[in-house]
Amino acid sequence: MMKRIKIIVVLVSIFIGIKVSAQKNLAEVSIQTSAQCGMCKDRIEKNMVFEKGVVDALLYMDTKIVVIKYKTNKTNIDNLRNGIAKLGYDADNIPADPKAYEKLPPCCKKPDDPNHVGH
Ligand SMILES: [Cu+2]
Repeated sequence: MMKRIKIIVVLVSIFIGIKVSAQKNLAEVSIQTSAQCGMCKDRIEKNMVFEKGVVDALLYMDTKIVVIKYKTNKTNIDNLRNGIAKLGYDADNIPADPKAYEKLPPCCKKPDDPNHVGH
């Protein structure tokens, strides 16, 4: 009987250990983007959750900051910034990929761009 309890205790502590180490690898970062509208928000959030190591992405329209939860053992902040730049948006110090930016609809272009329409 005691032996069985010991086995259960060992199994439970292994399980808790796995959970704790999984959480240790989780981090959150805020990245300033050049998003303009709700379409940009959707585009960035939906594409970023498919990036390697990304758990969650939420863009705040008032600040244009995207908060990304990610696994530190799978990716890093620069990968995340590059992922956003690849979509056509500035990400902190990383400028938007020009080809991807070109393909954005007029409402998603930067306000100082002559091709920008709306808002
Ligand atoms: Cu947009």
